[in-house]
Amino acid sequence: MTRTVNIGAAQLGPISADETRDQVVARLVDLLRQGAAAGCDLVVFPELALTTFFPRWFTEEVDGHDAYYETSMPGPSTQVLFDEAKRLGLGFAIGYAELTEPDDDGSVHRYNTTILVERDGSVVGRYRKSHIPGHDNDEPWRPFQHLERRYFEESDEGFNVWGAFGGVVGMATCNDRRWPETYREMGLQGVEMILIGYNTPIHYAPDPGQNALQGFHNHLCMQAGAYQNGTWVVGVAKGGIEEGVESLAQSCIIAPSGQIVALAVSTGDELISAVCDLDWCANYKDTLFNFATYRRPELYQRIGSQKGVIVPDHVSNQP
Ligand code: CDV
Repeated sequence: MTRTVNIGAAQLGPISADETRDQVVARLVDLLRQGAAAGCDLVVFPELALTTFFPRWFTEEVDGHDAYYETSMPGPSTQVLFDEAKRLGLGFAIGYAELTEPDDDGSVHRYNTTILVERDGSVVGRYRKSHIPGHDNDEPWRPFQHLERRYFEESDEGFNVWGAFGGVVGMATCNDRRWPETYREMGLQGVEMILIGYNTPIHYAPDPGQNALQGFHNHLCMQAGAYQNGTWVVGVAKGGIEEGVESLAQSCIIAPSGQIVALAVSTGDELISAVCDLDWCANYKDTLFNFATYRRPELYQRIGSQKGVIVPDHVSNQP
């Protein structure tokens, strides 16, 4: 018997700074209903799906922006999303800004977080972003700021996987998708579906030469990650022009073969979906990318790795 999961990628268009949480959640609920109508088991929302991308604005006092963060999930505004998903019988993944409870010493932490919610409304997994891009201080030379490093801490929880939706599920967030270790860490744990939300401005201030390649790089890294680890990858954007900043859309669902099987065509709110056969993963995990048989990290690291130089045996064995 094949294992299939009908996955929806719920792309969002821009969220303006004056849009209320309730207004945003109403958009998410509408996308959930579209997902249910398409027969989805799981709907994936983007990174920071409840607010505008607030790290584009500098502030001296980060805690002055705590209204952008969630202190609990579900919370007062998001309970309706959990309730509607449970009523519709589907699960979801959603990215948001997390503000933790104070530690014993009174300190709080801010993470760029994604949670996975099962069909019964229970939170089964939480991922906090590892690769935090951008900068941590005002850089007025940029046309807009990317202050994620001011607003969020790097997570030290790593990349985990969870048994859910009949398979092995992992999560990553935006910039994480550009790093091969993101996929490999989960690939080594047998991942079959990686859920990734992103906010990717088209303009990359440190090297605008990359602007025209944003769409190419987006698909390049996720397709490679899917293929090289024999896993489904779901990439979901918040796209369009938000507060004057244009972000990439092109949400997609990628098969373990690396092929895109569903692709968003707009830059606004749009639900795409695909019936994902999880058994397809084994075609790659048990053949070309059979890690146990073919992968040899102990050989790659044996010589010269401290210098960052891999010295072939025939060279290092010279007297
Ligand atoms: N939200 C992100 O992580 N954005 C980065 C941009 C800043 C490069 C990305 O990798 O898409």
